[in-house]
Amino acid sequence: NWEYAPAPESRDIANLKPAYRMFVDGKFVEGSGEPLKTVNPATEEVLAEVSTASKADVDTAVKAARRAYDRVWGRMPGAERAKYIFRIARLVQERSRELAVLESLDNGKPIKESRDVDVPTAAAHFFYHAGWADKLGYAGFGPDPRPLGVAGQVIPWNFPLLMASWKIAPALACGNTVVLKPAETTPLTALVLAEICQQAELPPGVVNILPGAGDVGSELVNHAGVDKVAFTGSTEVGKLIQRSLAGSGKKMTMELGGKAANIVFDDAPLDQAVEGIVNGIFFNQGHVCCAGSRLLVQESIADELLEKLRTRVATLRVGDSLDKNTDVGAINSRAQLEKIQELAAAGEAEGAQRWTSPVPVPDKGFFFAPTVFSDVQQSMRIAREEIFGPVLSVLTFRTPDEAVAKANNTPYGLSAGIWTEKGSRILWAAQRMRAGVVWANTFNRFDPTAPFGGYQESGFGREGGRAGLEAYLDV
Ligand code: TXE
Repeated sequence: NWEYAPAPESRDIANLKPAYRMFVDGKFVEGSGEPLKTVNPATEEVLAEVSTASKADVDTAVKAARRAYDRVWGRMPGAERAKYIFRIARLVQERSRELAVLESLDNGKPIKESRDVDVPTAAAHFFYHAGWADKLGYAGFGPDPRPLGVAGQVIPWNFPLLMASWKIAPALACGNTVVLKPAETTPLTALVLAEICQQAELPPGVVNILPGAGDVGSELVNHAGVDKVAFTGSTEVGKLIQRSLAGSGKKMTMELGGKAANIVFDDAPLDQAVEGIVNGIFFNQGHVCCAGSRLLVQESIADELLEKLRTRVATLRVGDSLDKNTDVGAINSRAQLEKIQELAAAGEAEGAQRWTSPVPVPDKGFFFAPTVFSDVQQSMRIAREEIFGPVLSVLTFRTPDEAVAKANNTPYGLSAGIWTEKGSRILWAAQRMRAGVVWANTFNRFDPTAPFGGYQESGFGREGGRAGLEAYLDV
């Protein structure tokens, strides 16, 4: 019973609806929380009104997930589950254009990224995990690996559809049911994914989507009917959840912040490295937990590399997320923009050299021009704190040992990059790096077969690959 809005001119591909409701027990229903308005960060216009869950709605959704688990999904043979997950994967592909447009409108990311990265990678996650559903008993998890039950999942706003897929696909493949809370600023594509679950005739209650703010997330993870909690978000909230769940016996995985080093040695192919550095920090406006936000460059090539880098960064186009020529889109929210502005000001105040791309930036909307700080010291906030924006901090080193020591000088440990022609140096450095993923001569490559996750305050547990399944099985 959707009321379709009259198509907003020139932006009608997404079939934008005036109102989105939450998805519980196979149906779209009005939530009893205060409705939220989601905004297009590139225009500051309201996109849609979304109903949110109350405490009672969380309870209803968890109970629906439990019923679906006990009666249907937890008992279904893996080969049967696979059929549904394959269907979801194909429907994500069929509706990819709509999903890409909606993602760019709601999040602010450039359409070429949502079209070429977010949506196809989301589909790939469903395909990959569908393939696992009937093979779990033969994959070294023991003769009878069982699902955990009901998974309560909370996701952030930087990759709304992709994070929903990372969470839902392995949970379903292993036979768990799901209650997922998308981020308050980006709930729309998760609700289209709910429509896709309906279209795929997924049994009611297997997937439930509850929009809302942090209080809904908190209700969900603390609900006694939730057996497993999967969280992606800030380190701060991740710690809060860990504390509140201590002693509960719930299984947990946490994918939190990062401050990745991208190390360029003097023998690296510089033009290729420049492309990797740009992709590392300006992809998705730098709203990436594994962003290469600390560039460590060998002193002997620092000046040459910086000059090439600034020349390249100055060509990046900032603006409308739906323009196919846009390289850097809008910052997701005013709050995030203010955080980036504040940290950039701190960088200047602490004495780093600030360079801002001369590119024109729209007056309306939340935008931040690509920025590179050089002469950065390890003690500065811009070298230690996650900025989560298009801001690169450049530090130098002289020896490989110094490079690794600086790379590891962080409480985080999600990812790292190495640029060198020497294979032996890649292996030497990768072994010493405390980071869940180390990319060599590339950056920000994602694949459902590769386990992803962190060290230290970047969290624990892995998503993707065979290791990712362990988080959803009682082995
Ligand atoms: O994160 P939050 P925010 C970092 C990044 C960013 C900063 C703040 O540095 O600038 O965090 O972003 C839900 N119990 N990352 O404030 O609050 C919330 O509703 C349960 C890195 O947006 O952690 C949302 O769905 N849930 C990160 C989700 O948690 C709670 C991605 C993430 O929001 C909750 C995002 C609570 N008490 C931000 N409070 C990454 N690793 O990629 C909030 N939430």
